[in-house]
Amino acid sequence: MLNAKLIGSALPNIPWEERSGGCDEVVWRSEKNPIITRDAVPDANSIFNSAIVSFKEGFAGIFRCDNTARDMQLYAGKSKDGINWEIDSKRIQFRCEDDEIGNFVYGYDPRVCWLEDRYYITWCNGYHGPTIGVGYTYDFKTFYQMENAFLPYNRNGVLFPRKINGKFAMLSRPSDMGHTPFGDIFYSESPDMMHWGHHRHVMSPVGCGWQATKIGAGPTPIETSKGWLLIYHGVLTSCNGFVYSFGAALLDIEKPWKVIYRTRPYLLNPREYYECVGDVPNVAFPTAALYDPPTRRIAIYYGGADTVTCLAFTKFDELLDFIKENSL
Ligand code: BMA
Repeated sequence: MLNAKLIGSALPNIPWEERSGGCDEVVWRSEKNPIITRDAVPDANSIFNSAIVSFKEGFAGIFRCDNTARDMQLYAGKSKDGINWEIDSKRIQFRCEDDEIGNFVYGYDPRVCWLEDRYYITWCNGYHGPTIGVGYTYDFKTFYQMENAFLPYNRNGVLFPRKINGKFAMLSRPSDMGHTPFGDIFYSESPDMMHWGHHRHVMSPVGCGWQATKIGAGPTPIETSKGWLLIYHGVLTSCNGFVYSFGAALLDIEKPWKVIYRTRPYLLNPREYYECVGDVPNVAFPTAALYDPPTRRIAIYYGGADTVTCLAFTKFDELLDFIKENSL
């Protein structure tokens, strides 16, 4: 066992279900899946790939909601238990000093990260193609938009939850205008959350299996005494199209572009009905994780088939051992 310290505040109230009898997988699904369906917002076509954080006594979330006109936008919501959600019926309208940036065409696949004094939001932002939008909120009522982090085309911008070597740090995945048949994860730094540089390569797709076509960072990386625990998605190109699964890696704490371990097998792949059938079949897309250091429990939120939001669970020590023992 790696005996790693899990760094962060205690969150004894995160969603949790023990493995059901007979399950021996390192990551297991909630019996309540899908926990969020389109019914949660009146004119929603689908609610998926959404980000959850602890907020006050409960939880808050930023949701990817595609409406019945198929606009892709971000919605805010609150929950007492992380499972039952009240999502605003109207999309988030960010306050932005510059309309050129503020009037973005679409927003999707948000991530949320508590960093220093506020909740930062990153998302795939439509500005002459997909790029990384950045905003923040203190209360999940008023939202502020900052400069886009990068030039188009880029997706899966995921902030680290603290400065590294005195700089803000973000993972991202340069891409193209379309469905991107390639993609590596890169690391970038910023002194002010506006100007990004010091770009470093983190990892590439690998092999001919679940992570062969492209990869992208998932939830905010989790700090441990042995490195950053990164859950990430990987894509296989099958004769029926893309298949999105997820795995995990451990990244160096001071130089997160150095990969210590990385799973050869996936942790979870589309298998259940709600992952295999929906607007885009065969997608399990992780975007958030809650964890409780004292109990070593981790709850992972992921999108199912680009239609619904799902929950899975793992135990920190078992996951870390699995990553080490099954590393590439
Ligand atoms: C990616 C993004 C995700 C989506 C996935 C599968 O490019 O658009 O939002 O879940 O494709 O369709």
